[in-house]
Amino acid sequence: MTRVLHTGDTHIGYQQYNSPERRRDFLEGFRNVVDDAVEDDVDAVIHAGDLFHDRRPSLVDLQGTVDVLRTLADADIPFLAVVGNHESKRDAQWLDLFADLGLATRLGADPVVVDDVAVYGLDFVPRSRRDDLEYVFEPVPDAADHATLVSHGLFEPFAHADWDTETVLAESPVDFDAVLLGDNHDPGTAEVLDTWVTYCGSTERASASEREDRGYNLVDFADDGVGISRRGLDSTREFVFVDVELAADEGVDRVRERVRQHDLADAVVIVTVDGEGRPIAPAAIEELAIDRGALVARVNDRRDLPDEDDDVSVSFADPDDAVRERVRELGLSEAALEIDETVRSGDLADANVRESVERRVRDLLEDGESAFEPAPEREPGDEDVTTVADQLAAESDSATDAAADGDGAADPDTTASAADANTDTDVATDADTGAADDAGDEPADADTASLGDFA
Ligand SMILES: [Mn+2]
Repeated sequence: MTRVLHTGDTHIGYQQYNSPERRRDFLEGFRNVVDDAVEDDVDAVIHAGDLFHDRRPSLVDLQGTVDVLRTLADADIPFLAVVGNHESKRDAQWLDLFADLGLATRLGADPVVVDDVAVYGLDFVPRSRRDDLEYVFEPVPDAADHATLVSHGLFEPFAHADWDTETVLAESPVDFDAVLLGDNHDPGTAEVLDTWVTYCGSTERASASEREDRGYNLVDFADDGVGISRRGLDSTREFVFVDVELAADEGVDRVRERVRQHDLADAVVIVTVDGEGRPIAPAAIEELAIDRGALVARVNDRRDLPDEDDDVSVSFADPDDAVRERVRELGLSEAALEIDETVRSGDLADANVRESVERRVRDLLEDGESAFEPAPEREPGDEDVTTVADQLAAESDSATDAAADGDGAADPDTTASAADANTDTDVATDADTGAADDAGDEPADADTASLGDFA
């Protein structure tokens, strides 16, 4: 029997919630999986992509990764991997460097034989390039009794799927016993055309939507078939999910009470508010959680609270949104729009703006220069031509109107909803990298990139 450990979506280098501790957690997750592999003396560790959270891991993350890979190499356990969407670079991949160092093998159309299993790989391929994709694999060597394909993407029949597994299996000349996948952070196993297809799930929660325990797969190739079992990781960062359904007469006190019922020490605390009730200021809840020892706290207010004064809140509640909307209408290049978005983003600490913009521009340049094409020509007389200055003037006019409205209640209310909006964006961005793991994230397509891709 041949036993391999199937892991993926490690996302090393992800500074989730802007927390250096979280960044270390993702590397530790990888270390813990590898330690288990060594203890169990598996025949290989197979990584299904997204070892790194982005294509430019820091030196510290790279050093940590090399250190973990060396542990495996010292134990004579091969590390076989494919490239995922998050880490994919234009030319050579990090994986190639690790291969040069003798610490990894990059899988492809030529099989790597582990005992009696031929292991093939297929890197993540953006949707736009899948129609022309030919599933060409070299024949299974005589020495192998089994064949398995390792890939990264959102495959049928799992949630958010956009890649047809039946097509892959039917068009491949090799008859695979199992397909070992990464990209969907939720683990799952299914049978397609008599082949086992399985996701191992991520090893740390890359988003608040990943509520289930994290883990990896152990895959046994035996004479009587393939066995897939799942093992949980008990070393992951504790996440405390506080879900509060507010009644009409309830507010922040009820949320506080529910938060106090949990042990929050060193945990990431996700408070989700639903139902009815009074508006709440997320900052007060987050402070309470931090006071009680939480590492990070986030409030996600899912209520659709009616505005008490629509006229005022539409013009005044979120001037950032209004400006953003109008800037889009200016016909700026893709690159300019993204930079504007980055500079304005409330999710990004001011200290990180310069680095983020620099990185984004570098990414865009790497992907070609189409994003920098100038805005379409327009005559100054065109009705839809406006300038940022016009917008700002218009904004300050309406703000003055609102202030002059004499409605004292408007101020605290709108302050609270602006804070809500920020928190919502934060959580939503995290969710984007979650279970679906950037379903539309194709590095080559500048128009599908979002702030979340490099946050
Ligand atoms: Mn991933």
